[in-house]
Amino acid sequence: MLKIHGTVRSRTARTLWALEELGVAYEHVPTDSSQAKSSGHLALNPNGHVPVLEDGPTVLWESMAINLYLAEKYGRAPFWPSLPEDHGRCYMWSFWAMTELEPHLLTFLMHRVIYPAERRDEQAAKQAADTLKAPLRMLNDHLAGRDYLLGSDFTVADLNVASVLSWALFGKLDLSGVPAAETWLSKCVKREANQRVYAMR
Ligand SMILES: N[C@@H](CCC(=O)N[C@@H](CS)C(=O)NCC(=O)O)C(=O)O
Repeated sequence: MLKIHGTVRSRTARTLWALEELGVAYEHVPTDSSQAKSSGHLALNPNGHVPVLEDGPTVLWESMAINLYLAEKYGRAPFWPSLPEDHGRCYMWSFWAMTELEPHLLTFLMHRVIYPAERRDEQAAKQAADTLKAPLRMLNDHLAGRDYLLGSDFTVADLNVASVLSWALFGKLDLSGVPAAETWLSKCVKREANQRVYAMR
């Protein structure tokens, strides 16, 4: 059986969402992030991070890589589309979320919500929010007149981007200036599969 390591209160939530969408049987080992540097976990992921997926002898780390692998191996269209061109679009949006959104969202979240008050730097939070404006505008323009990133169906691209952007909701980042992106995000995170993951928290 597939085994996923990592607490739901980490990026593991993304991989749990993918597993729930796919409906495959899996075992969840809720390794806390504080245990990610233990020798047992380092043997699985020498980076000392969660999530880690074990699929028989195959061990994978990096949340987006895990989700794209799961979608390709266990998914079918439309979640994992049929055409190579659409696979390219799934990679494109996933890498975009990781490089253009995630670092700035993380800075925003740390300085608005996660760090204790005395460690928070409002200037860093504000700068991160400013940097996010351009990619969010691009996302908003892309989604205007579309239901989902690739067109009319929810795919792994939506899951990956929405799972990253959902940090904006935890951090209460104002998305009212990008209404198409805000509506799309709300529709994605409300999916039953993701609600089952939220219920694990
Ligand atoms: N790029 C990696 C990041 C993994 C990562 O940083 N995970 C955090 C939890 S969200 C972690 O394991 N932190 C524990 C540590 O670094 O010691 C991914 O997307 O999987």
